[in-house]
Amino acid sequence: MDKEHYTGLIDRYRSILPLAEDSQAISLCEGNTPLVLCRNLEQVNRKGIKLYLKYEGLNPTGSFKDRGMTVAVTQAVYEGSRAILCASTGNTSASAAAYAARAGIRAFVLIPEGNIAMGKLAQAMMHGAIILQIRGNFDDGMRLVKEVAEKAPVNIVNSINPYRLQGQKTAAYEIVEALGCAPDFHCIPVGNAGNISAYWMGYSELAEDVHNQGTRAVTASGLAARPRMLGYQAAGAAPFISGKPVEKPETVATAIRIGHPQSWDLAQAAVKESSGWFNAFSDEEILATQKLLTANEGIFCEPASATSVTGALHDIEHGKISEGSTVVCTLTGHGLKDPDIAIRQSSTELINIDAELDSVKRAILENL
Ligand code: AN7
Repeated sequence: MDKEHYTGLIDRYRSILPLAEDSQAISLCEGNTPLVLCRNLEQVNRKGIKLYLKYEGLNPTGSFKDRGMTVAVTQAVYEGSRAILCASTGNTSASAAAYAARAGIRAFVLIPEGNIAMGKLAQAMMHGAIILQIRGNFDDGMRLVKEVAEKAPVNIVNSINPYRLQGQKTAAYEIVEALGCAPDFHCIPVGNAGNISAYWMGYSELAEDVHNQGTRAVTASGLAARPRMLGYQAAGAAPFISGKPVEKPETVATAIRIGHPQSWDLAQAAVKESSGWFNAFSDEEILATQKLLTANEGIFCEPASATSVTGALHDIEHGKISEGSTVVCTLTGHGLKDPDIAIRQSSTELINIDAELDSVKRAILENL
């Protein structure tokens, strides 16, 4: 096979991952996702800002979770584990199910009844996970997973598993490689708070690295530049805004319908150390941004992912993100994950016509 052929992020980044040399990578060629520069957002162009989208929806199961899952499942198999377990708002369950299938082990997933997007459920079902639908929310599931894992011979693959964050940090490496340096701001949706923590770990390792090698511009702190981390939440599920857990989180962005984030301290530290901030937005604003990206940039992400761009646009408009900045927004999951929400909120009408040439012509002429 061609030497340049990309074979997944463990092959690409093994030297910065805490895996044993003789561990066999369980991979679906995840990672290496596009960094797409927005072209058509006037409110961004006007301010001389470069806004990039890290399109994580193009991972094998359609979300960033694959980055963490390849490393967590590789390690679980290396340790001789026969089963993995997670609680999930959907994407983790889809990813766990796929990597378990690849590894030939069992995946058990706890999902909140009635609050998981159809695409994600379809994936977990098709990959053969054992699906436990609980009468409760994600936070209930997370608590149960932690309790049961103490007694059962299974590996938790939620982001409290440190191998998950290790894998997810590679997205920061890809961004710095693509841009040649860190962006000024990194915008990211925050649910369980693992991903913002993982990016900060990646950016921080890179900054240390550059410092040690003395190859790039070094700041007054003695480190190469790192971005300011901006964590964005849905208003109905915003514990980082209220400063305490939210008991009954509610949002249309079911992926981030989380009230008790597990990586609370790490996320707080990422925002504090980077001089960043948290902000939260209504479901209406989030859905409007999802549509904006889809219609104007040709990029379809799921509602939770649109939260990062909602925040970026808001903070650009209000001058909190300065003119001329380079900004990266992570689009965490693909829009096809949640077709129901997309179709329900789209105002596009289906035009019903007879199957004949004249009708097609007329419809085209009327809508040119
Ligand atoms: C599309 O699948 O927690 O802050 O169980 O699916 O690292 O939790 C999903 C989270 C953002 C939030 N965007 O990331 C799960 C789950 C999408 C997501 C997040 C999730 P974290």
